[in-house]
Formats: sequence, C-alpha cells, structure tokens
Amino acid sequence: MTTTPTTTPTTAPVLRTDYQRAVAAYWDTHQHDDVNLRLGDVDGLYHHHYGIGAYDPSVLDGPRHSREQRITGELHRLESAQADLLLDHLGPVPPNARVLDAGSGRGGTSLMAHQRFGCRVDGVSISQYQVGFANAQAERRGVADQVRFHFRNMLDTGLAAASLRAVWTNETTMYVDLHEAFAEFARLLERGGRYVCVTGCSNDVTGGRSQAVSRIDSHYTCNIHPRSAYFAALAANGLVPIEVIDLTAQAIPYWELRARSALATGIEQSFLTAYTEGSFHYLLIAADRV
Ligand code: GPP
Ligand code: MG
Repeated sequence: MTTTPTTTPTTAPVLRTDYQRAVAAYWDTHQHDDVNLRLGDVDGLYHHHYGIGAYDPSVLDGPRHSREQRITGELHRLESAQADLLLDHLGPVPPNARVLDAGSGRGGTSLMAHQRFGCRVDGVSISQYQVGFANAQAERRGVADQVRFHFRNMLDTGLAAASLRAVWTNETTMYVDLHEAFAEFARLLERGGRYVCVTGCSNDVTGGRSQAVSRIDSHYTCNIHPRSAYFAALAANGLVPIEVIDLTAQAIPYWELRARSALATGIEQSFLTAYTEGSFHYLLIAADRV
C-alpha cells in the first residue's frame, strides 16, 4: 500500500464485518475474470462497471475470426463512455484539486479522471489485490505520484475532512450502508464539493426485490438498494441532488451485446430482465455538499 501525507493511519481494521471480509475475498480471488481483463487489455484502462450507449451493430458482421475482438473493443468503448459520463458530472475540477474514487477497483475511472483533470486522485478499495493491480497501472502510466490507490474502507478512508473537490462511486454503493458511506463522503467534501453516484437500484414502485435483482445480488455478493434509499441517505447527510439521470434505456444495449459475446458470464439475462420489466434502474445522481 502507498502511504501519503494526507491519509492518516487509522487503528481500526480495514475489514470490520463478516460481510466486508466476504466482499474482499470475492474481489481478491477474482483475478482471472476474462470479461474485465480482456476489455481492459484494449487500452490499459481496467473497469469494473458496465457500459452505456448504442453499440455499433457492424461488430457482429465481418470476418468470424476477428468477431470476438470487435465485440470486446465495442464493450470496452461503452464502459469507457460510462466513465466519461460520470466524469462529465463532477463539475469543474482544477489541477490543484483532489478527488476520491470510492471503491476504485482496478483503477480505470481514476486514471481517466487524472487524464482529464490533471488533478490528484485517490482511490480506495477493500481488495488488496485490486489496490496492487491499480497501483501497478498508475506506475505503468507514469502517474503514480498523482494517482494513488489505498487499501482502505470507503466508510472510513482516513483522508482529511473537507479536503476533496469531488467524490464518486462507480457501481460500488451496493456494497455499503448508504448512510455510513454518505456520512463519510460529506465529511470529506469541501462545501460546494460534488458527489456523483452511478448505480443500479431497485424500483420502489414495483414493490419488493424482483427475482432478477436477487440473482444479481447473489452473483456479485452485493445488496442492491431501493431507489428511495439513495435520496433519503443523501438528504440526511447534507448532499443535495442537482441532477438525476435515468440511464436504464442507455444501459440495455451493452447487455444485449455482451450476451452475444464469448465473454458472457451468465448474469446478462438477469440485467436484461430486470431493466426491461422495470424492477431495476440504472441511475446517475450528482449532488452538492452544502
Ligand atoms: C461490475 O463489476 C459491478 C459490480 C459487481 C457491482 C454491481 C453493480 C450493479 C449495477 C448491480 P465487474 O465489471 O467486475 O462485473 P463483470 O465481471 O460482470 O463485468
Ligand atoms: Mg465488467
């Protein structure tokens, strides 16, 4: 782990609950996940989130021997488009600002943020494997002095209060209690700082958790929250939404293309069912710290 002058040592262990230990074990042992490694190999940005936007149908045509390569490139393009959209909503981030990627995975979104803003980026993850992988990517790109990944819990980052211009979570809030997470993000953000959340959430209107949503939870060892829980927890923690975008329709083509790829993992149909039946939404929420 990289230590920095702005992360203070905490005495509390990073992993505090059996659930957190199970989640860390899941990511620590997912080291040969082809769907994420093959996509990341395209340009060295390794993501752990899904894609948005229409795919180019021509990738399904043409020579058979290069079909998978075309699909892989297209899935990766859609995942990077998702990260770009998230970064579009961080507001102005000057090069001397600091930002946090809460649940930073293999580092893709953090590296894109540094590329775009030239600012200092810290990422935290409870998977030591992911932290090591992401720091190696920052080294390879020659930005390890500006983009650093830490084995830390997003609920207790050890970063200084009011030190950050922006915080984001890119499909990671389904692993945490929203009140605990948003309390920590509110502590870290300067007044007027921006929090951006991209997440899948269940639909309060259709009632309890659908079978498709339950399958997604069990596939990833996560706990998808209802839509209402996000807005209640934001409001309770001084985070005031400025924009909410329902990305559900834009999320579907990625899953349709992925279902036709040799990299499909078996969870594709659950996302397609959940999105099309309306029991699950894919949202971007941008909120300001007041
Ligand atoms: C993708 O990770 C994201 C999660 C596991 C969190 C769950 C997200 C929801 C919107 C419910 P990944 O890129 O490692 O998944 P996969 O291996 O399936 O591509
Ligand atoms: Mg993935």
